[in-house]
Amino acid sequence: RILNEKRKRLRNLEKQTPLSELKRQLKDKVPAICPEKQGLTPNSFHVIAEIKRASPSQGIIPWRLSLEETLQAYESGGASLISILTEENFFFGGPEDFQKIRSLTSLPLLRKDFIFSEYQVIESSVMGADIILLIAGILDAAALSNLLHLTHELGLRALVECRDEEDISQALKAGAKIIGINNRDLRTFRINLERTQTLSPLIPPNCILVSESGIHTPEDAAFVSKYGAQAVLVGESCLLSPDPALHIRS
Ligand code: IGP
Repeated sequence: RILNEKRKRLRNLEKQTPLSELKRQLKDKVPAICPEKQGLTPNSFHVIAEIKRASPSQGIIPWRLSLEETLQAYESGGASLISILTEENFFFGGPEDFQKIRSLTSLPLLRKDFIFSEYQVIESSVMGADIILLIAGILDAAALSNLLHLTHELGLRALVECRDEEDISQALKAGAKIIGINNRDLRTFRINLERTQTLSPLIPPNCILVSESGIHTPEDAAFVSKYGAQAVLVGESCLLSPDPALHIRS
């Protein structure tokens, strides 16, 4: 359902701003190519802190702080990267959120959406994303590889999200360098941190491993770190914490 809605929106968007116009905008844009600026350096443990307004598993997420305060807390807590949900119908995000956050922080930004077309990759770059999410489970091998190449060509990086062995093998074949293991089953919404434990041996040492979803406590982060995660992607527990800076630091 999410994908169908996304396809509809995309058809409208392409009518408003055709690909040729988007490519023109891309030329005017200053490239953000420096990899250090894209957040995830090897050899240290990173927190990717997420901004999301709602999710299919949670409904509306009752934020404790305003957007401005949340971003400030993410920065002072030492987040390496901010993840922003831009999907409209199920996560209540949008490009406006992205632009606003871009103007409020100099941290690198991950655009999180359901990306399946070149148009969306170029759009992400024009929007000012440093990293984009590519979900292996919704792309066939050829599409993943094409989108990943385009991403790299534009000077961006991609977090390639995987849920099982097959996804990981597809991601590695496509040339993914940053692999996310999603601990949440997207059909049942159940969290199982052991997914990171089971799948991490399949990730080669030259890749960065990000453990995504369901990280609520320092113990959760320590658990996935023990199994080789170099970063955690944390949404809900940051947004629901009365003190997100402290939460990230711990
Ligand atoms: C964050 P959590 O449980 O900390 O809020 O999860 C993030 O991993 C989750 O939002 C997510 C997601 C996705 C959202 C992971 N993969 C793909 C939308 C699409």
